[in-house]
Formats: sequence, structure tokens, C-alpha cells
Amino acid sequence: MSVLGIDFGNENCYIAVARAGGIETIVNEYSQRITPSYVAFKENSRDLGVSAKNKHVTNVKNTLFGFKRLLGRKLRDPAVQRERTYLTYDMHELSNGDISVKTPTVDLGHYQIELGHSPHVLVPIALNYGFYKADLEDKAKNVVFVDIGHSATQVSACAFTKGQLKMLAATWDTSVGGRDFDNVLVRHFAEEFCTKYKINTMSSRKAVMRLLTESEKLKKQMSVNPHELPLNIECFMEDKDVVSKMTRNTFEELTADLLARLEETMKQVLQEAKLTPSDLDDVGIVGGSTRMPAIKRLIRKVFGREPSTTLNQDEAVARGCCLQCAMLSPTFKVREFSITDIQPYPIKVTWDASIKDDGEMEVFPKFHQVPFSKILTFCRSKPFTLQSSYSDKVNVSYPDSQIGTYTIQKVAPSIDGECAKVKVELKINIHGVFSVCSAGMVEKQTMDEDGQDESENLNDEINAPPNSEDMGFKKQATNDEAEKLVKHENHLRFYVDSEKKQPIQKKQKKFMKLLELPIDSSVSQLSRKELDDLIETEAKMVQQDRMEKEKVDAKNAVEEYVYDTRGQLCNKLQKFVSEQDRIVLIKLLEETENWLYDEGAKRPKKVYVEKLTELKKHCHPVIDRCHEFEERSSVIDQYFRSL
Ligand code: ATP
Ligand code: MG
Ligand code: K
Repeated sequence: MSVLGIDFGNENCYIAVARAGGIETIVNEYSQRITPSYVAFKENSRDLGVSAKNKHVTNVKNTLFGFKRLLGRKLRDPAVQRERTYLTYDMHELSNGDISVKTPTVDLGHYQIELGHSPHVLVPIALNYGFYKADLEDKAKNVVFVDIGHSATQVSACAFTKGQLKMLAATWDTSVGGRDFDNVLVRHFAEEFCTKYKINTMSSRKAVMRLLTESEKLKKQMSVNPHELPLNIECFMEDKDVVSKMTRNTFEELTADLLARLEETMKQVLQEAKLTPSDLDDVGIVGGSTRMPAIKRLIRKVFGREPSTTLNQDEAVARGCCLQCAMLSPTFKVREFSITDIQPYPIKVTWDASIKDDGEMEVFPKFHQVPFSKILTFCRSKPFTLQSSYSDKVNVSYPDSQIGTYTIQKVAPSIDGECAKVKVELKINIHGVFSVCSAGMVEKQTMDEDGQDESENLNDEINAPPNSEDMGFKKQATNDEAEKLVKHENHLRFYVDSEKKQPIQKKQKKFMKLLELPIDSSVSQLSRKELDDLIETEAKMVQQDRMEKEKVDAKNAVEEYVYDTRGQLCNKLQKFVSEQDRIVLIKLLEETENWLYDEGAKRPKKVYVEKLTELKKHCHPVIDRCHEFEERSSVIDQYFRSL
């Protein structure tokens, strides 16, 4: 079993794997650790990563990129409309509002993902930081992490103690990333070219793309060089070459409002975590854009210290994810390191309100510790429905604040006709995903002390499971004894009557048994079937990509053989073939070359394999004679040298 960590960035992906010796970032087919998050669709196959990005300009409409920020959103979502300005492919609306992109290979509908967990990406970074730190003590060390990538910015504050990481607060701004700095340059130069060369850059998609590429290059150069740097693009538009220049100072002036927004996000994290710069022990930076000197300066200004270089700026996320995964995996034995995350958005549940009951409750306030579960008790005599949603609509960056609907089934009145007590467990798991995970109906039972061994577990000291909280009754209860939860190893849940103050020697014990109830959950996510269909589509495309690659390889092999053998026939093979045969062979090779460019350009793999076999049949006798001669000479050579 492999353990992987993937940093799926808006612009770049990194993948780390756990090996016996530790965690390693793996390389792509170009031996690079960085792989662009690009997929290009062609008629029969796809290009992924580097080759897709390199050919973007020539395959504008069918090259998909920047799709991370579209995940889980409908086409009409304002955030998607904002993204459109960065993209070069067309998006369409499916009947359910989902985004679809038409490509030659396949119609890609359905981008979907769990809502709003982007800040959680900071946990792996922090883990990757703290896990290897030898100087953690009982006294907490406070560390801020800043991740500024291509499309967004995230900042978090954590407290580290020995073997423990606790998230304190997180802030983020999905509207400032490296690409926004590039776009400031694009707009600036486009304006300049308009007056200087009378060309309208924005009217040509290709021109914008070229200017964007050059602007990003210039931005990176400015990170290391404060002096005036040139921008040259030959044959930019209307056969005109364009030239311009910029200094780091000018660039920082032009991007002042982006920098101000970043400063705000950084300051906010201190407020939320109730920390001052003097409480901090370190500041870690990740993401490509934190290489900008202006951003390093901002960090010094807000946090009062030099950003540290402990983390691998580009690979920290993938490596941290991999480490976290290794901890969860039974295959790897990893030193214990406890992680407490926080829930970025407050979550509430609502239900059919009844008398003296407002029908809603915020169960997980903003920055509540995660993982965590809470128990609500309802008094009901028939099935009922709960709804969960994000309660702070303004700050959740999704138009739909709904999370899910959960119907607690098989609820029936108790034997004495009263409504039954139903315990519902609400949970946010280690991945930050909310669910109504279990429900149970309390049944009264009596049992003889000596008759049952389960009673051993029902001692007076009842421990609630870690990371959980009983929220008590959510409706005026007819029978309002307080109850405590006991969780047995086998997941059966029992409730003990807390009135049971009598000595333990009592002959008969009255206690409650919890009868598990089925929950019908509907959350906005792909159904199993939809997911399986997508997996199947992907498997087909992988298969097709492989077949296409084999075909191209087979064709290249023919082409290579033609060039190689023809070259040799005019060279070292010449003396091993009669002139008459040589002319015939060269003609055969030339015909094959023409065929490759003409009717042989697009044939199945089999045809190329057969073609190569055919060529070899004709040419190999000559090549074999040559080899034989060479071998013989080498043996004779060696013999003479050994004398
Ligand atoms: P996101 O985290 O938003 O999903 P990402 O993880 O794909 O995006 P990164 O790979 O962290 O993004 O960073 C890419 C960004 O960093 C690009 O905008 C790139 O221009 C910028 N960048 C990389 N190197 C430098 C540099 N030397 N100076 C300035 N910016 C840089
Ligand atoms: Mg990133
Ligand atoms: K493990």
C-alpha cells in the first residue's frame, strides 16, 4: 500500500510519497518536482502537466487549467464568474447548474468537492514544521504560517508543544495570489502599448497570453533584481515588436492595493488568535509568491520577525499531507503527534420548531476545535429531519450555505406512549467534514445485577469519549433526567440513569439501552453512482492515452529506423551491399518516409509495427553483415593488442 501526499495547487501540483527512509517529493517525466495543474484534450488523448502547459498557446480552447477554484461551484456562482476572466476555455451550464467544458475527447461535467475547507491546507504545513522540530517543550511555541500561491492567500497561527500541534486561528483571501500581480503588469503594459504602438492588446487572446507569460517572468526577475529590467516581445501584434521596462519600486507602487489586502489578512490572524508579535516564536512561509521581496517586508512589518527558511517553500504542503497520511495508515509506524484543527466556518443545525423551542442551534462556532462530536437529545414520537448549514452566510464564500439534510428514521413512541428520547451525534471528522453520524433511541431496561456482565461497564464513573460534548435536550423533555454517555468498545451505546445514587449493591439496576436508528442523509456531493461513472470515464481516458502513446511510439520507431538506416546506407553500410540493392533499399526507405507524412500519418499501432518488421526484413541482412564484420575486427584487434 502506498502513502501519498498531493498538493493540488491552482497552478502547480506536488506529490510526495512515504518510503522506508522518509518522505520524498517525486519527479514527473521531465525529472521536475513541480508539475503544472494543466490538462490538454486532443482528439484521441490528453496531455497532462508540463506538455499541456507548454502547448497552451496552440490549443487555447481545449487546455484546462485553473480549475481548483471552480470545484464545488455552479456556473452562476459569482466566484466562477470572477474566475472566467483568468481562463481561456469556454464553460457551459448543465441543466442542474453545474459547470461543463466541451472538449474533443469528452464532455466534462461535474466539478464537485466538499465545501469550504481550503484553510485546512495549513495543517499539513504546520505538521511538517513541528514534527521534525526537536526543541518543542511543554511551554507552547506560537508560529504563524503564510501561504501565498498563484490564486490565493492563507495565514494561520498555531501553538506547538512537545508532540502536539494546535491550530489557533486562520484567515484567508481567495482574491489575492501571484496571478493578480501578473495581471497588474499585463494591464499596465497593455495601456502603455496602446499609446506607444496604437495596438489593443486586450482584443487578442493570444496577445494577452503572451504578455501574461512575459509579465510573470519579469515579476520573478524583479524578485531577485531591484534594478530596471527590460520586457521585449517580438512580433507581438500587427507585426510590431514591443519593448518596455520596469523597476521593482514601480512594480510595488502599482501593486500597492494587493499588498494592502495581504497586510490586512496577516494582521487579522493575530487578532483572531489573540496574539501579539512578541508572542510569536517563528513565521514560516510557503507558496511561490512569498518569494516577492515586498511580501517578505510585509511579514517583517506585521509579525515583527524575519520569515524562517525551515520549510521547503514549494514542497511543504505535499510533504505534510504525506506525513499526515502515513500517520493514519496502518502500514507506517510514525511517532505520535497530536493534531487539533479548527473549523473555519460556524455550522448550525435546524429542525421543525415546536413550542418553547427555537428550532435551531449553532453547534460548531467559528474556529471550534476539530475533530469533535456533539450530542443533541430530542423528544420525538415519529421520524424527524435536521438540516445543517453554515450560519455565517456573509463570510462563507459559497452562495449556498446548505450542507445537508438528515432524516432520523424509525422513531416511535416509548412503551408508555410518551415521546422517545432520541440522541443525535453531530460530528466534524479529522478531515473537517461535518455529518450527522449516528442516532439512537433510548429504551428503558432493567436487569439483574448478577445476570449480565455488561453491567460491569456501567460503574458510577462514566467517562464521556474524548473530544465530545453532550448538548442536552433540544426540546422541553417530559422526563428531564440528565444522562451521561458511555461509549463501549463495540460501539453500542448505553445511558445510565443518573438518579442511580443508590449503592451499587442494589439487586436490580434500571438503565437505558440505546437503539441505533437509521439516518437518511442527503448532502451536496456526488452519489456513489456518479463517482463510479467518473472513475470509469477516467479509466477509459487513461487507457486511451496509453494506446495513443504506444501508437505514437510505434510510428516514431518507424521514422527513426528510416532516417537511421538511410544515413548508414550512405555511410558505413555502403561496402556491405551491392550498389543495385543499395538503390532499392534507399528507395524503399524514401517511400516509407513519404507514406509516414501522407496516408500513413494516422494509422493504428499494428500498421506501424508491421511496417517496421517489413523494413527490417529487407535491411537487416546488410546490417547483420556489417555487425559481423565489426565484431570480427574487434576480436582481431584485441588479439593483436594482447600480443
Ligand atoms: P494556490 O496555492 O493558489 O492554489 P499554487 O499552489 O499552484 O496556487 P504556487 O506554486 O505556490 O501556487 O505558486 C505559484 C505562484 O508563485 C505563481 O503566481 C508564480 O508566479 C509565483 N512565483 C513563483 N516564483 C516566484 C518568484 N521568484 N517571485 C515572485 N513570484 C513567484
Ligand atoms: Mg498552493
Ligand atoms: K500510522
